[in-house]
Amino acid sequence: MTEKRLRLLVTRRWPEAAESYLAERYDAVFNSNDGPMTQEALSQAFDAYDVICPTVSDKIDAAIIGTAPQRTRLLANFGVGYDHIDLAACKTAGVAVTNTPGVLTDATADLAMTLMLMAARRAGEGERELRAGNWTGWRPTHLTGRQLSGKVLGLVGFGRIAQAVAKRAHHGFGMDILYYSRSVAQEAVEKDLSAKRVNSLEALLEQSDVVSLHVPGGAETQNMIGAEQIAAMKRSAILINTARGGVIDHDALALALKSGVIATAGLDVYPAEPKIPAELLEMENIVLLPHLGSATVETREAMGMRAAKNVDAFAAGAPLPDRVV
Ligand code: 8YV
Repeated sequence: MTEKRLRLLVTRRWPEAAESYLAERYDAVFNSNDGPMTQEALSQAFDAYDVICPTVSDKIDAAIIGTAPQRTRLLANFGVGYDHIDLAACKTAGVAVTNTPGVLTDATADLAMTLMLMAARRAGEGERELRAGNWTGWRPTHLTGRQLSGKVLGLVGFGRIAQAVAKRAHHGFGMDILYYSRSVAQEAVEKDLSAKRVNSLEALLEQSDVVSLHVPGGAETQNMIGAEQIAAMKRSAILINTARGGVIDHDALALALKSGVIATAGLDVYPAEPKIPAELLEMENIVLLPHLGSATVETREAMGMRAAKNVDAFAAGAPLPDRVV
């Protein structure tokens, strides 16, 4: 049995319960220093491990995957998004890919609300002022933001996470929900959220007070929100991104925030993480978080266990529960 145990690489530290689970069952190697893997190390790993469990910080491109069969047959991704993996190359090379859907929906929706509230209520600005010792005391006109209740929330994409955001925003904050998505949501979902589908992205942008992005990353959505789209938004609008950094043209965003084309933004994701576009770092009217969407103890453990269950299925020769390719 020991001889036949799958050799498995976990590219970053995982919550202890998930690491222990894998260590008990597989010949598992963990990245104990928790640094990002180099392209060279990832490339070597394809020859050395049956299964690799990557995260968003691993760029698994065609050069790494190759065309000739290598030892790695499964990428059990820790995370729901997989735009860091070249799926077409995986398909050609016969490498299966799984993800962890469902278990990070609430955590990510909570974070979208966090950004929305922080941006609307100028929480980052206030904290920076206070910590710098610049707060001179209460006054009626101090750091006045905008309230969310009664405002229109426009969701770009209407999958699990967007619907969870809509639920919080509508039932918790009294917001009206619009969405733009290729597919029409179930009638019961639309009814519960009083959500209305609009026919074009432009219409959504024009009518929304807050726009929150919930589309997958990748070529299809690259720079989906550029100068033209931002210009279609209200001058008082708030733009929220918990999806993928590439969805927004950040040069256009910086320019728009500087010149008052829109009021403010809240970002959790960036095109070349962990690099942050320098201009944004200097601006007051933007909230910047370090990709915390799924960062709760409960969710990260659930993500690890979900990835582990996919490894179990692979080891047993069973259908992979969360197969992407
Ligand atoms: C994850 C995410 O933490 O799951 C996703 O797609 O964006 C994050 O919340 C990250 O991707 C882990 O790989």
